[in-house]
Amino acid sequence: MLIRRKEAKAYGTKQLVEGTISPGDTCLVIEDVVTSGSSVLETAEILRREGLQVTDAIVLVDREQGGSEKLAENGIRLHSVCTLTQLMEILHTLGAVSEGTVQEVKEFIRDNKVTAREPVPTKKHVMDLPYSSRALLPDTHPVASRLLTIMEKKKSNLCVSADVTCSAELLQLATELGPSVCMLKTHVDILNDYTPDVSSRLRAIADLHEFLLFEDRKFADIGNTVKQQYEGGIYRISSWSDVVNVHAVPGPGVVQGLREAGLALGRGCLVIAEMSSQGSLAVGDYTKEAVKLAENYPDFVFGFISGSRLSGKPEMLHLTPGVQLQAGGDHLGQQYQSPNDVIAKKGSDIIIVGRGILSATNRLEAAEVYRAAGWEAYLSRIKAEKTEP
Ligand code: 5BU
Repeated sequence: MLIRRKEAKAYGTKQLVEGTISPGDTCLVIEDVVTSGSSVLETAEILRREGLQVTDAIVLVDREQGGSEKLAENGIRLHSVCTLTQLMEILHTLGAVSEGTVQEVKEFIRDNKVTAREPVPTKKHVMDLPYSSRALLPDTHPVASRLLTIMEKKKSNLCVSADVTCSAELLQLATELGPSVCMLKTHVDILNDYTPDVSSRLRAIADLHEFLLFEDRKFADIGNTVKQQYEGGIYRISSWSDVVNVHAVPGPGVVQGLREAGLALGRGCLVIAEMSSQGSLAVGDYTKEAVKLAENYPDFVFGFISGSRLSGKPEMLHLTPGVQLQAGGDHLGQQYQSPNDVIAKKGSDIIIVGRGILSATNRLEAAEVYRAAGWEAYLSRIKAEKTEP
């Protein structure tokens, strides 16, 4: 146990930190309240100078004024017993404060995301936190956190869409392109020789090369049916796929059904809020409702399939299909955008590339070209945000 003093005492050890320090140890920072995160950060800096590792901090109340984002940016995950909003709601339930006071505090939180010392990121800037910082935000879903960590480690925001019809080719593709991707997207129902062995081998390759599996099943039925489609049949998708996706058209039941099966397995889900195909009906109010649906299930849904950034929450990931370096589309309505358009201009997080890579003579070389293009676009976005006035 160490105690950090605000100022060194004039007598005794004259140390800012009291207690026995063993360099290399990990130290948990405990504070009563966090506002901008500056105080926890100062403590962490002192401890780090002493050779200690600081990765987590616990506070009683998070006043929601940018502290968790600022700490995440500096490699510290913040855990709070409650937020100021939750505290106000508890006090209101107990009859200690009026509804009017609760609303006033909520407005104050919204309007005062600036501390006396320095401005904290606005919503736009919060969204443009590096992948590594978003991985550490307290409300980031564990699957998203793992994905963001892999992305940063492998410098890859590339998801390859492995649309092949032969299992041996799928496994070969996963092995060959594994080191270049953060995620591999499958359509297992187009394989003409699927056996359960294929998904277990795919799972092993994904674990070996550190990428996630995303079965692009696009569930779109009532909750009871999708739950069975997810768990059962010959594909038993929930047993091997980290991520699946849903259409929003059935309403919340589709997410609830999958969630019942996926939660205990630690799986995650994406809501299809927009599609890349010409004439898609997933636009306007439908897209807005899809975003709301996703944000209502943060313990299971961690993002969207969309053409651009739709949510201001930095915990939510955006994955975009319909990506090629070559402009255009196909004769069945697919429409392509470039990696730079998708990541740098539209603010999405992950490019999903199928035929751009699959139809190349050298698929690994093509995957590396897309990986580099996606990563460059991400770096330029982050840099542009930092240099903005
Ligand atoms: P392509 O070969 O890069 O065009 O393949 C795109 C993949 O993404 C393919 O598997 C589609 O099923 C998938 N996709 C898409 O293209 N557009 C969408 O809106 C959605 C999925 Br949702």
